[in-house]
Amino acid sequence: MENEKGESSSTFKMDNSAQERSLPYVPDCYAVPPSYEPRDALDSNSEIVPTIDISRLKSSDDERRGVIQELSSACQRFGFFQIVNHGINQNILDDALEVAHGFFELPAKEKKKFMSNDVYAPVRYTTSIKDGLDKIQFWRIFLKHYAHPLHRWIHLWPQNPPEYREKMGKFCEEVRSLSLEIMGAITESLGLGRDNLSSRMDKNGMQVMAVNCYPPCPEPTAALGLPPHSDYSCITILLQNLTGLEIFHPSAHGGSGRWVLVPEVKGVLKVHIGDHVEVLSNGLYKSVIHKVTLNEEKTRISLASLHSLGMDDKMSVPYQLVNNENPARYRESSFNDFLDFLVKNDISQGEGSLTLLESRTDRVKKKGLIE
Ligand SMILES: O=C(O)CCC(=O)C(=O)O
Repeated sequence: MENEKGESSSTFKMDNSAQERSLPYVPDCYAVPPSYEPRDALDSNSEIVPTIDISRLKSSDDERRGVIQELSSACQRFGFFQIVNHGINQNILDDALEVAHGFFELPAKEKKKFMSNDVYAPVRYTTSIKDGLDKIQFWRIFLKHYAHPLHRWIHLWPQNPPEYREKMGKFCEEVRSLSLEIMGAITESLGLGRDNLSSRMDKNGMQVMAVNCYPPCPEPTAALGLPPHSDYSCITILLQNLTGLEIFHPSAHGGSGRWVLVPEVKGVLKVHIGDHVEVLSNGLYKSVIHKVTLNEEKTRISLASLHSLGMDDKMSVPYQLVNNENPARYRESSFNDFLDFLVKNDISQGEGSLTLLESRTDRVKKKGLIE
């Protein structure tokens, strides 16, 4: 076989990607341009990542107020926090990671049944972001499926491994209840009340489960698992088996910002603030910019559960947060608007902008969130 190092990304379409074939080198089209990471120093002090004991939301009013303050501060400073005592049994977390890993271990023929580049498909298996279409490739394989309401989608999910539907389904249901509880706390922290969005999210809200696999990479610093991006959700709840997730802490080091490696502690879940909570808060809370780095030896699995309003339900800045001094800074948009954006743009290049971290305003503008 000829060395494909210098080939373009179209050589590495799904089913033929370097990461699926365990190539012993990283082809050039996976190389991360230096402009991706204008401030690439990594802060090894992971202790600064906020951790919240979420069980206190169910305690006395005083305790609840305390948690809501912690949450508000984390959303403003990081757009990210970790949660402990969330109430999801460790077996459910372990089982979900196990069936996810089992799916990626299946022969290619079995996984191919779900292969699709159609971002609107309710179940799709693919590699990188848009295979063969984006200029830059990423060392990732993933299965994405809708998960709420479960009875509407579960029959479309993989039947192999045989326990996939049952175990992943259980995890999705538990994580969804948790997302409603956290969203209630977020709207309360913004002075909008606990039930501000709950009926909209409960009735027809979307839950999209991104089941990610990052195989060992022979040159882990030569590629990325995922480029810097923020999620087009209200919140994303993430479970990982290994470290690899890095979040951008914009106000660190006197405002120059730093990447922070999120530590892995068994049983801890991570919560990303997504673009739609940024809109909901009129910019007070910032969606977290994050990326995934690779390792040479182990397969990393992550389950990212994205929670949003309904497919066509528009998120807008609430009137309670707008006045003459503080006008609405975002225009309304839906999850479907984001899918349309994804089709039209090459987000392998930092959501259409190589200056992603230099100008937050440009980034949200490119996503159509502001004029
Ligand atoms: O794997 C991770 O830690 C992050 C996953 C992620 O950002 C995504 O699926 O959009």
